[in-house]
Amino acid sequence: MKTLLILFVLMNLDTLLKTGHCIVTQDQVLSITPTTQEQVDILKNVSTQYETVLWQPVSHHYIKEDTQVHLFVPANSSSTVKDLLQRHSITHHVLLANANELIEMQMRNGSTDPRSGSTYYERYHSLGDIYHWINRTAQENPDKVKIILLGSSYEKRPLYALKLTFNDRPNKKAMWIDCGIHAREWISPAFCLWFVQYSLGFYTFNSDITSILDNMDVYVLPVMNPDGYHYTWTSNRMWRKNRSVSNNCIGVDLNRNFDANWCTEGASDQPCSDIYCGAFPESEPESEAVANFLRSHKDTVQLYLTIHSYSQMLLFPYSYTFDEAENHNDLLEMAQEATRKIRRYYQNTYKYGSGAKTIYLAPGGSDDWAYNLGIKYSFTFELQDRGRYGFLLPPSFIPKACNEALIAVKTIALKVIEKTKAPPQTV
Ligand code: 0X9
Ligand code: ZN
Repeated sequence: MKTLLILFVLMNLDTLLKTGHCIVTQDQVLSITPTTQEQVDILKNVSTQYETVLWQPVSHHYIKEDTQVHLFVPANSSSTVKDLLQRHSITHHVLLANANELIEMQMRNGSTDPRSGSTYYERYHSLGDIYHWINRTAQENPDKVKIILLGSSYEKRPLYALKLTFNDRPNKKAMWIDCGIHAREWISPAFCLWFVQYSLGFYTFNSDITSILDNMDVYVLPVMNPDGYHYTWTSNRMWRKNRSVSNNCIGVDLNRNFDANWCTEGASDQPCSDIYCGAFPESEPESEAVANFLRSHKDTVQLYLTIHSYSQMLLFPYSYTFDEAENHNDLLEMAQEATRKIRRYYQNTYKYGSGAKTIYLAPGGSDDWAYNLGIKYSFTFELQDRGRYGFLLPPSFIPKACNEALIAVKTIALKVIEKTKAPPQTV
C-alpha cells in the first residue's frame, strides 16, 4: 500500500513537471515558436536580457518567424520568462522539464575505472577520465596507437591526438577526426572514443573499417576544447566556447576562430557573444594547434571530419559563403549516400548540404578552413538528436548516435579512398 502511494505521488509529480504547471524547482528547456516580427523581437530580448542560454539557434541574430527556438531557462528565471511569453501570447511548451536530473544522470559513473567493461563507451566521461583513456589506449596497443601532442589549451591543458596506424604502406594517406570543439556537445567526444574503440576492435572483422585502416592512417583528437569541456563538468553544463579571458568576458567560439572569411556575417566581434570570433584568426591556442598540425600534414590528410551536435545534419563547405565549393557535387553525393545509409540501417533522418544553405552563414569554421587548405573532402557532423534532449542526450542514446555516425564516416572514408586512388600505371 505504501509503495503504491509513493508510486502515485511520483507519477503525478512527473506529470506536473512535464506540463510545467507547478512551482518550478528545475532548470528547463522551452521550445518557442515566434509567429510575428514583434514576437521575434521580444524573444531576442528575452534571450539576451535574462539569464537564459540559447540552444537553437546558436545566437539571437538567427531567431526568425515560424522557426523553433530552444531556450534553456534556469529555475530562477523560469517564472519571469514564462510570464513574459504568456503576456505576449508567444506559443511555447516545455521541452525538458527536468534538466537538472538529466545533467545529474549524464555525470553518473563518469569517473569509474576505464577498465570497467564494455559499457565504458556508453557513458560520458570527465576530461580526467578521457586523458586516462588516451594513455591506456596507447599503452595497450603500442603497435597501432601513438599519442601526438598538438599543443596546449589556453589553461595549459595538453591537446592530445591519437594516430591510428595499422600498417606501414609507403605514401599512406590519412584522415582526421576532431571532437569536442564546442564544450557542451558531449556526444561528440563520446563519438571519438567510440570510433577508436571500434577501429581497434573490428579491424579484420568488419570489411569496411579494415579497408579504411589498410588504406589510411587516422588522426583522432578526442577533445579539441579541453578547458571548455572541463568547465561543463564542473561549473556550467551549457558552456560552448573555450575559456580564454578577454577584457570583460570569457571564451572564443573556436569554430569561428579559423582563417576562413574570419569574423564576417555569422560571427560576432563581441567577446560576450557565444559566437565570438576572437581577436584575430587562430588567436586561440586550440585552433592554432589544430591548424598548425593540419598545415604540416596537408599533403597526406585527404579527409577532414569534425563532430558536433545537435540537429542531425551532415554539412560540407562552404559555410562562410553561399557560393558552391568547386567539388560541390562530389560532396553532395557523398553526404547523400552517407545519410541514406543512416536512414536505411538506423531509421533516422539527417539533413545534408552545404553549411550556409542548410543552417546558416557561419565564417571562421574549421571545415571551411581545412577545405581551403586543400583537404577537399571536409565535413561537419551534427549528431543526435533533433531537439528532444538536445545537448542533454541521455547516455542510453550514445550507442545508436555513435553507430549511425560511424556508418556515415565509413561510407565517406571509403568514397574518398575510391576517388583518390592513383590510376593504375601503364607500361
Ligand atoms: O555553428 C557551428 O559552429 C556549428 N553548429 S553548432 O550547433 N554545433 O554550433 C555548425 C558548423 C558548420 N560549419 C561552419 N560554420 N563552418
Ligand atoms: Zn558545435
